[in-house]
Amino acid sequence: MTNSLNDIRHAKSMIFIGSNAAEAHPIAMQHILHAKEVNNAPMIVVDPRFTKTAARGTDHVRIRPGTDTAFTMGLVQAVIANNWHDKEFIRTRVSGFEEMAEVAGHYTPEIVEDITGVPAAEITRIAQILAMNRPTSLTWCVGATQHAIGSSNTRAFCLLQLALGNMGKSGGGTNIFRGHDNVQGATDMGVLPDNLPAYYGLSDGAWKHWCRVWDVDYDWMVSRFREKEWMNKKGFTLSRWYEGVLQEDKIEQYTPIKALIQWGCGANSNTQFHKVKKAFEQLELLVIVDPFPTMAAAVHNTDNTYLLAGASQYETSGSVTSTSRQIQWRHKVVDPVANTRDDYQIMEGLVNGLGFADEFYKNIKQVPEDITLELGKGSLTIGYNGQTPERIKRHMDNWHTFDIDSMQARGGPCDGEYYGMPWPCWTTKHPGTPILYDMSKPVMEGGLPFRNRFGLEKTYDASGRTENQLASEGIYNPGSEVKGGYPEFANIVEGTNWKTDLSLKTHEHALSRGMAPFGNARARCVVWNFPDQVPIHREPLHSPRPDLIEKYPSYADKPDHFRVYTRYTSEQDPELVKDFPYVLTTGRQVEHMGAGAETRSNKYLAELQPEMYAEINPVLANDLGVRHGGMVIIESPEGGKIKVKAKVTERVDRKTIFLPFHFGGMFMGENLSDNYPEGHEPYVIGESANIVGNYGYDIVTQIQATKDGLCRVTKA
Ligand SMILES: Nc1nc2c(c(=O)[nH]1)N[C@H]1C(S)=C(S)[C@@H](COP(=O)(O)OP(=O)(O)OC[C@H]3O[C@@H](n4cnc5c(=O)[nH]c(N)nc54)[C@H](O)[C@@H]3O)O[C@H]1N2
Ligand SMILES: Nc1nc2c(c(=O)[nH]1)N[C@H]1C(S)=C(S)[C@@H](COP(=O)(O)OP(=O)(O)OC[C@H]3O[C@@H](n4cnc5c(=O)[nH]c(N)nc54)[C@H](O)[C@@H]3O)O[C@H]1N2
Ligand SMILES: [Mo]
Repeated sequence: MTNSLNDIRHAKSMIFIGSNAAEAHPIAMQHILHAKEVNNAPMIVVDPRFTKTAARGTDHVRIRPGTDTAFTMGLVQAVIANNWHDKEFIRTRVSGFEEMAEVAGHYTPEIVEDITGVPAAEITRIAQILAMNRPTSLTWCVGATQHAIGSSNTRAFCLLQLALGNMGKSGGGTNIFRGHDNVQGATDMGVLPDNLPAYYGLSDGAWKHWCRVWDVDYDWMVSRFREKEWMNKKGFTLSRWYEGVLQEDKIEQYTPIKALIQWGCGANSNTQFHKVKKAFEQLELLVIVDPFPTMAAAVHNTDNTYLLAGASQYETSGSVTSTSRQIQWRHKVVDPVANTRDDYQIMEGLVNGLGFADEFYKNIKQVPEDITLELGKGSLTIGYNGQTPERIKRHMDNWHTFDIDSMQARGGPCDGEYYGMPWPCWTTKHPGTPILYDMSKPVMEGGLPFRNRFGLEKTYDASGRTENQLASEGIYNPGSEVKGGYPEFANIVEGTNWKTDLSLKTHEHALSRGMAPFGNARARCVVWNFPDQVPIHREPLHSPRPDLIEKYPSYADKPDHFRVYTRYTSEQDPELVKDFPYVLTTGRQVEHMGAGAETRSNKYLAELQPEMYAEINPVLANDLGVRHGGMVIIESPEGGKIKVKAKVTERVDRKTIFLPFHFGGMFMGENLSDNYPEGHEPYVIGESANIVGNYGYDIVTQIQATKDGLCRVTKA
């Protein structure tokens, strides 16, 4: 998220793509509605459903699920064709624009109408609204990411904002509303299968850097692995861990997965849930660390499972990072109740049991403060070193001194600092960076250029043209010694660079010259390390349009995608739609959270949303002979089958079925209530949407495609 929730208050227009903030981010809605009401900002909602957010918007664009790249490249095409692009911004701060524009040229309004179902005139009209009301705040969420081409969608959104010159501006930016309260923090801290903390990757250099931070011997670290090569290899993702057990798709690992710890995971959040169940049954050991017995505990009867009663967030303290990159301190409200332990205590037991407590806790004497300090010390890439526990707590204690519009403290002990010191916060003297890539301020006051990450020059495959990757002459933050682009800082301390110099001398050197440690470069439109260098439309694996599969096929299968063979074109069967004629999409309700173990166990929330259902259009319902409140059977191509109540509503179109994904406690007709420990069954149970969740994974991240499958619907 380049800007912040608060900064949306400054938008002159807003576009939400695959985001239903009214249900999933209700607090953010206050800032969104502020921009709409006070600035008179148009609010465009791009969603296959007429959501509660769309109901509050000025324009709803009903899009066919899985076609956001085509739609967005259509907007880019319309912006360029009508000469609405920001030529000066592109000339000075963007690279590869010509090559990108060439690809975007394919997405004329007529072609986009055919792919997305959005009328051609509507595409030009939306582009015009954005062009005439700058800056636009663009928000996306998981309605846009959970697709085989989800990573292309996200890049198309960035291209649109670059074309309009909306980056680095208050009221603009690319804003991704994150999930759980600390999802940004979890991602930053390396809960990813392809990265050590702070996006350092898995190279030897990355391991050596973190070993220095942790103060452990690199050779000792190497000795923990069976062979060194496994240190550099991406791990399994949560989306497909079960294949590590079942091996129905070939895995690239010397042994199947035998043991699993699910630590704060609801389990029925996984698509292909019937396979997940099978994998649970085959594991030698399954450990669940959670305040509630989740579906992982209830869905199978195998004697391999241990439930560790975890304490909740109210029973521990520590730092968390919000969607706006702000770091906050969570103070404990009560000690862990009812024979539970908090996550730190359970982790300590595990580390002791595995016998590496000395190394693990070398720098950690005081939990959790020392953990925040250690992570900050190593996370130089994203600037986590300025936010000490002391400073974070001071911000929490002085909430009232921060301004709601700018997030800056006015007077008081935090004077001039931005709330939560949004990263990068380069040093303990830095106020935090409220808006990424903002050239209007000095770096030491929260300004930032684009990062120099991909070399100094690039020759494009498509055109053969060579382009400088640094920002052009005259583009610099106020106070910068160099009055134009510059590369990242290296060798200020011999043999190190700004990412590895733990002494922070490199940071201090750059900042003292008014410059950013990571350089001043251009944003690139061509991403040469992605399968599609410029985003293009590719039909969902399970597509309702066989004619478009031929024109816009998916990728070649990927044999070792996070250790597991992943099917793309071989899964894309044009005949499938004959048996599974409806598009299946899923999402959230404001009343429930994730897989629902917590909220379905809360009687007040349970009362508000007591039952699983399927949204179905009145015309389709009538054609199928289904009444509002009657039962329907939904089947997936993979053999999942659920019977749920029909919610007959115009919210969805005639071809689309929507399922909320928060339900569990039933499995294909079987009531699992008796499988929960006594007295712990949730108030609400229901079939899980993910029993009928389709096969499909993003080509870069392997996130599961929860939003654009196919299904069959019949009257029960
Ligand atoms: N109350 C509540 N709040 C939550 C959560 C919760 O479970 N409950 N979960 C949190 C988490 S972990 C996350 S990640 C966020 C998610 O927040 P959101 O992404 O906003 O939530 P969803 O409802 O999953 O999806 C948003 C919208 O995407 C639409 N959509 C489906 N397919 C497509 C498509 O192909 N294109 C487009 N443009 N739209 C599509 C859906 O109809 C839906 O309205 O919410 C967070 N907030
Ligand atoms: N069909 C479909 N599937 C989806 C999605 C979708 O849109 N559609 N969205 C996906 C997304 S974006 C996400 S993020 C996932 C979410 O999937 P999950 O992460 O599985 O969902 P949650 O229910 O939020 O799981 C959190 C668990 O953590 C427990 N918990 C809460 N506090 C603590 C704590 O302090 N310590 C510990 N140890 N545990 C705690 C809760 O009781 C809960 O069981 O679902 C994904 N699955
Ligand atoms: Mo999420």
